[in-house]
Amino acid sequence: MQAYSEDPGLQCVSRMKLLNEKNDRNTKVSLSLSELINRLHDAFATDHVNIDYVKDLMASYRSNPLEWKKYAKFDRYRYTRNLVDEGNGRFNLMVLCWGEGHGSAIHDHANAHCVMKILQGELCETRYAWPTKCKNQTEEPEELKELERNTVGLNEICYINDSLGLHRVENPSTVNPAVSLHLYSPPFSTCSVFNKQTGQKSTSKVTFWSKFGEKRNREIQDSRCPEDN
Ligand code: CSS
Ligand code: FE2
Repeated sequence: MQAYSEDPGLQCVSRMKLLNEKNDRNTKVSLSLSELINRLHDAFATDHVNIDYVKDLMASYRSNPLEWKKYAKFDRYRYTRNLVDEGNGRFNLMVLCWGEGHGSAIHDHANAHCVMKILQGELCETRYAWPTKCKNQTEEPEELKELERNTVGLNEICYINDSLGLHRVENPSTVNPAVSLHLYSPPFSTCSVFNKQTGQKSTSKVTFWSKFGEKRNREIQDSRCPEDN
């Protein structure tokens, strides 16, 4: 396998492949969802978090719909965020449900680690560079520069933090829903969303459609505005 390439796009594909091939080799270590959550609690019990270990844990979980279906609550119009575990305040673990064609805005991750794992279907991730700062008001706004596109398949993981850029995540399928498991550490309740054409940034609240398998009341669900991420 070619591990390096002059083309940054190809380099990235190789990095994703390596990450997920490791997952294939680890398939013998199969954790249940509650074992995964227990191990995540252990991993975050110390002051220094080993994020590579957290990625390995997330990669080693083999999706079992019987274990996560109680959290998988869909909305007809947009993707939903369903809280699974609050990680003693150190991380948030959530199930995201993506209907056909649903996608996020282009967003950052509020200085947090983000590990995303596919539980059903597949998701397409498009990464962008941070907008370049306008030195003065007269400068033309610039379109966000696309860095790479990745398709993340069943049981595969994808990792991002703000130093790696911004991204948009979408369910590319017009016929199949998708479900993903996300870990954010530290937890955050707002992040920034970006206009692709101008790079303009705005703050967006992130809310939960359900918590611990229970739907929240309609008012909370409706408090999310369409641009919210
Ligand atoms: N960051 C988005 C999902 S893509 S990682 C969210 O939490 O809503
Ligand atoms: Fe994200």
